[in-house]
Amino acid sequence: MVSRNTLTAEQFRDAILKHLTYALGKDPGHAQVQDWRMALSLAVRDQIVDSWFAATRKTYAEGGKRVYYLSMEFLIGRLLEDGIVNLRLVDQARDALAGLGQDFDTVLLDEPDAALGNGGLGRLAACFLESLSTLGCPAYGYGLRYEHGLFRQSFVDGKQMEAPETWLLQPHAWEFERPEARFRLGFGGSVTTKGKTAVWTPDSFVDAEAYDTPVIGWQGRWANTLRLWSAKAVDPFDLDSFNTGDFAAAARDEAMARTISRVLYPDDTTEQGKELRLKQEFFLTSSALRDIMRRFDSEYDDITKLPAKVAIQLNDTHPAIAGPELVRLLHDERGLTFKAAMDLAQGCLSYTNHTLLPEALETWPEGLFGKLLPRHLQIVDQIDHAHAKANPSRKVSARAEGQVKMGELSFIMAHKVNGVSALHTELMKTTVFKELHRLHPDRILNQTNGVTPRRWLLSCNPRLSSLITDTIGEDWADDLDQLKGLEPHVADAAWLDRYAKAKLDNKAELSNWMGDAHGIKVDPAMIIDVQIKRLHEYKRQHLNILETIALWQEVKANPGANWTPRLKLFAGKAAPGYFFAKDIIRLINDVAVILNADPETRDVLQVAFLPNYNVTLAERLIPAADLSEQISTAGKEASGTGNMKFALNGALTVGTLDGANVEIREHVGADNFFLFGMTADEVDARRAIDGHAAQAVAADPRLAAALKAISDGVFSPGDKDRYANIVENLTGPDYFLVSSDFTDYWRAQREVDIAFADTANWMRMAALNTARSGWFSSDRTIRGYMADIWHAKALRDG
Ligand code: 26Q
Repeated sequence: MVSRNTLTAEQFRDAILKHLTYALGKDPGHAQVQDWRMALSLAVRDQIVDSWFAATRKTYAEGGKRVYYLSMEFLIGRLLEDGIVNLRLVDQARDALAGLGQDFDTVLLDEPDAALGNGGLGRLAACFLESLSTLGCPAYGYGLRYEHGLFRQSFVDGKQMEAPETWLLQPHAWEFERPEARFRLGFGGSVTTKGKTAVWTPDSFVDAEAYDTPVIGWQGRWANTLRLWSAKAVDPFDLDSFNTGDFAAAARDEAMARTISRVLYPDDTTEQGKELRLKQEFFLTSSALRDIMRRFDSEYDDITKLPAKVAIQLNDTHPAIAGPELVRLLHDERGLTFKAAMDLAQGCLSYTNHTLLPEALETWPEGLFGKLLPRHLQIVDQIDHAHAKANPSRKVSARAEGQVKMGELSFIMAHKVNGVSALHTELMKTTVFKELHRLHPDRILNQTNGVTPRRWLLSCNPRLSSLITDTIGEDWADDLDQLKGLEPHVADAAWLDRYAKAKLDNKAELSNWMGDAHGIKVDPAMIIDVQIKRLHEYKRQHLNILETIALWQEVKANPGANWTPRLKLFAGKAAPGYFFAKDIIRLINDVAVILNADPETRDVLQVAFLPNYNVTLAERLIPAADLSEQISTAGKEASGTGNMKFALNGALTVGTLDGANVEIREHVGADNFFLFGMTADEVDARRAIDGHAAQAVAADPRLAAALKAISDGVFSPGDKDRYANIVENLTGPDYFLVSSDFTDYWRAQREVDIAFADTANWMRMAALNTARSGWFSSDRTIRGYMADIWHAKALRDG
């Protein structure tokens, strides 16, 4: 793609050399790849700073409304390539490095992957920030600067091992430390009253210090800020203890304070009631709100303008303490009436729900909550009281049964509450928020998720991107609906060959990388069938491996049949305490060992579980995939966003009617999507049948034989009982209906085999997936939030 950036390769080379020499103090003759990467990053960062300042100045000059996205997770991955692509400096950067004797791709690969999130929710936050900048909407992301992101995963004998993630061992090239942006936060203590005012006297304190990373949008026309907070001790060092020789005590405060931002909780559902987690949530939220108020005060002296100038989005309930904290700041600290404080807070706040799973809905024991945040517990009661007064028929409150319920609290304190796909939003109305929806029928709305096409097509899939640009011009990257313009070309055999070649080349590249990095050699002609996501029973990786086992048995029984060769690829992490999910990983690894060594079948069926799934690995796998596995139990996956990335990159989906799969199928067309399984309603009905799993097993000999192979120890020789848990579950309670959906899943997969064998038609379907996925751009999603929730305007001109 031709660059519009005016910087020449020579100027770029000089800038890299200057940074290497004067900022990093390295002699080019002795510089390592890491030094070149830092120097390149600083040179690229220089190109961002001017538009970053310009964006801030423009927002002040125009009195623009700012969007504040509060999230415990920002799964940003690597930033260097993203920055270079958005600034359209790819060619110059490559040439500049070549002129310095360095290889561009090697330098890019050196960057650590910032894994500051668990999965979908964190990656969504990262895509949203990028789209906010692309659209030129003034915005800040507020999060935590975890020293350790999501753990690194490896396998020993097929079992998941966890090691700390250490992205900050080297300096982070993109951030600016802001020692002047520092707040002191209190925890614990007591509440007294002075006249009519409550006075909270905390008994411990910690400082929050800001680190800013600019977030560059498409073509560098606008940049917003990701502000991450790091916890620092109020007194870094106790000199008295040191002088008495108690060195441990001297450093204790510092260590205690720092634990708050030390590590990301690695559980994305069930980790509940952990005091440190609540501290993290308050730490993020209170620092953000105080920063927001400071910025507001610097511009306005009329507090009633707050909702007109400030929109605060809560990314799930994790920052839900924002409701009580904002009320506290306005009522206790600024003397507004409680009612006025609550109305202003509600005018600013809105809340996104990402899950209906009961075990994932956040609640806190009131004892713990009150011990850490005594004033906030009182305010929660006052909020409930005010809500009850305004809604006398209500049956819902944020504090009930000894718990503070963060979902109810968020709903009550928000002016809008959104779900993340059409189906999910409807289910919110009839399940978790049924009662609140009845009281506030205008509050819930849908904003179907999206993904940024700059990272998830332009940057990760250069082959397909250049075909698209050759075909429809270069304006699609920030106007993804233009992909529709590919549709007429799908009937052109020569064009389709080019599309097929891009896919095949991507597959060959993946195959080479798998060979080099993991010693797994695959034939690029195989179906590359990919399931990459967190391990969860509801996501049903075990359904996939059961079908794999059944297929293996079928191939062994009919070795001469005309099988369509297939590679089943898995990647994903299990929460360290989620033993069932860890068993599923081990089973897949065990199955891979047996199948890949079987000379009768290995040419037509292979299995691999790649370790340490992260954004970087997703960027490698998605462009090479033929088949996208989106096979959750209907009603359980709120949206999914991987499903969108696959469709955009021309993988066909085998999937249930769940989350955004429903909308993907509507957009790409039912003929270009392999549907199977029960609907959300059928799931509920099926679960009510006594013995549903045993019945399903009895009715399908393939399923029965696959389960039997597992319990016979075929995949765990000498350790037959290794997977007793899984087998007992799938023949007994089987809450996620793996057994009941197996037969239809098998059918859909055999349709895939047949369809793939007709290469031209498969490629036509793949190309239609690309052409019809433009709607899933996060630019469309963000426009929806701006119009329906934030009432915010873009300020970028041109
Ligand atoms: C909560 C309390 C304590 C510790 C951790 C957590 C926690 C952390 C992360 C709870 C949930 C998460 C992450 C949830 C998540 O990623 N949900 C996914 O969000 C995506 C974006 O909307 C959807 O596409 C997925 O369907 C949904 O599963």
